[in-house]
Amino acid sequence: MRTIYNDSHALHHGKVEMFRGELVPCFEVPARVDHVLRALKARGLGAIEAPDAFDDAAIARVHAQRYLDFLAGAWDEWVALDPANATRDALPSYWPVRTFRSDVLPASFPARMGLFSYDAGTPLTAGTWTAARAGARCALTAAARVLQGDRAAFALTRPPGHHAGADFFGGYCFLNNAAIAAQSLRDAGVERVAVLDIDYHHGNGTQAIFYERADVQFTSLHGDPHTEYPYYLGYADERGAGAGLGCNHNLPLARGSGFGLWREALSTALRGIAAFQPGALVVSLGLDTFAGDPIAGFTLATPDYLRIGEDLARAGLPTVFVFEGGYAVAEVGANAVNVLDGFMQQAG
Ligand code: SP5
Ligand code: ZN
Repeated sequence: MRTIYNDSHALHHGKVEMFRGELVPCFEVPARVDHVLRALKARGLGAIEAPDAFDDAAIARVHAQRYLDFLAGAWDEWVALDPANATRDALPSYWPVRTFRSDVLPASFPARMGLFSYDAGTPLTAGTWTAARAGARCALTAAARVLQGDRAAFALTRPPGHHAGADFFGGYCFLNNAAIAAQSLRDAGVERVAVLDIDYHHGNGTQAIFYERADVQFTSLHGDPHTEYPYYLGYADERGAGAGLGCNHNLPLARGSGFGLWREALSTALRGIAAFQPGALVVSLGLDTFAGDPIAGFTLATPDYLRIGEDLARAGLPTVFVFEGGYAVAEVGANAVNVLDGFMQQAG
């Protein structure tokens, strides 16, 4: 399996995130991807290639233009507020929740930062836009390789993407790489695309982007939002709306769930995907389901990820893997590569 990778991911390097009244060191760090890259090379899993050139039109198929304009200029505006900001991450302080307006674009940068975000755990840094854009290009390139006939391809990117909506960032995510890949497959003529999100956290951004659409099915296995981030979305009764009614499937599991329960849910998810008869599958590959993850609550073990890869391959679909969460830095490489290795061994 080919991996699409670019080292500009490291230009996004947050220092701190807000957690219970304190600024704590970021969990989402460049070393995560370094470990996956090292594990891929050690396992000899396939070529590691740079992304193709894409203009921003493919990104704008998913994200609102005023949001992209905000991201592109955000760091310069942050530093313009106060030159000392050059040494600090940008974090939002104000949000337009219920009863506020979101149609008016405020002139104030902090006001716009809150308009386009939903948490204070997602620092924006000098290189965030460059890194996120390069990551989206990796996802687009992986989708292109699958269109060109590869059975599967892996976009090794960060920052992650599945919490980012059409016009908001949060959950360490700025551009929704999985959604951008799925939309590019649609635009290339694949009639129905399935997105399967196996990150520990519900993929609220991806769900929201496709919620009213019948051409992209979204299925997510995740920690129950009654107790787990992102809390405000990811319940089983969210089935899609309008033309998309019936095309959204959430499979929340209690915190503490192990691989037995998780794999049963995966089997349910794969039955729903088969019934949709998609022409391609995009997997949001989060590894924060691992027992040793510092911010999540399932108890999967490293060998379980081989079984996941095998189960995914049995779906028999051209598959684009997009890297998402996974914060047990020392183990994230082995866990990610086990999924890809299991997939390729089963795919034969
Ligand atoms: C892509 C992805 O996995 N995003 C996850 C974002 C989660 N943000 C909230 C993290 C809360 C941190 N909790 C720290 C617990 C320390 N014991
Ligand atoms: Zn996650």
